[in-house]
Amino acid sequence: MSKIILITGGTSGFGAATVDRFIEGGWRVVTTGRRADRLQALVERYGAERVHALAFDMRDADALRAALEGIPPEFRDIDVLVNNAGLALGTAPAQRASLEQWRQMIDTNVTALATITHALLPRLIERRGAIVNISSIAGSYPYTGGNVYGGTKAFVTQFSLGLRSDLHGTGVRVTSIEPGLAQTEFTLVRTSGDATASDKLYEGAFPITGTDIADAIWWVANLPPHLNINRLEVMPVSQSFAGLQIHRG
Ligand code: NDP
Ligand code: 8X3
Repeated sequence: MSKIILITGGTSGFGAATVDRFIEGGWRVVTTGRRADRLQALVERYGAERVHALAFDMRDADALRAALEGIPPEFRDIDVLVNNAGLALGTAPAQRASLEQWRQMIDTNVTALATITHALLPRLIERRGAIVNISSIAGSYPYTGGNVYGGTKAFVTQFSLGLRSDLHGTGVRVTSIEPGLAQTEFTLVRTSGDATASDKLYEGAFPITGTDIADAIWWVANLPPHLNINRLEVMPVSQSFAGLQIHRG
């Protein structure tokens, strides 16, 4: 019987590419997102026996629980959980940022990620499965306007390491993948739909693609069972580190 992966946020970007990668690799996929039309298109493309789609908002804990409870028996034995659904909202410095946007990032990137992980842990332990959390370089390297987004990703990285420790001896593997600049719908979402800003950011930068990260997840999930990749930081060659800032006067 083929293995089963649950990928949150399968409607675009890294998540959509990961759905394609694992289907091509012969796995069965459970995936989630709010955009039901895109989920339906995945089911139509790959067939209901290979993809099971769950349309709900990750921030709604009751909807999340109901969706997981409604997974049909043939998709229940989840081997790998990819916590990918997430977002950044805004680029303003903290003193000008929107509290509503901060809360949405925390509710999605932190609370929902922890909630689905908590719900699936017993099943993952039973199956000696794996958890792949999509963090970000923003969790390690602060930048102006990164404030709460960076904070949520620092949580994702540290939570991954903590899970590794707690799951010691269970055989469950945990990985934090920490990408840098990647061309997805991320910047469109961050800028509330500013396609010009999004195109400008990626122009000429040869950014990471969804397929690059899908391939990394495929590699991590298919390693021999005695190996665990704890953290995987990935940047495009075009991106590197800049210095600290000094204000005078
Ligand atoms: P996209 O915007 O292309 O994809 C985000 C996915 O998350 C979509 O499928 C979206 O589905 C889902 N999602 C967001 N909010 C919710 C919600 N409330 N409920 C359910 N699903 C939700 O961006 P990426 O592919 O780039 O982002 C994927 C992950 O990668 C995120 O965690 C992001 O922080 C991280 N990341 C991105 C980087 C980049 O530069 N692109 C770099 C490092 C990390 P829908 O809208 O249908 O609900
Ligand atoms: C996305 C990468 O550098 O835009 O997590 O924050 S960055």
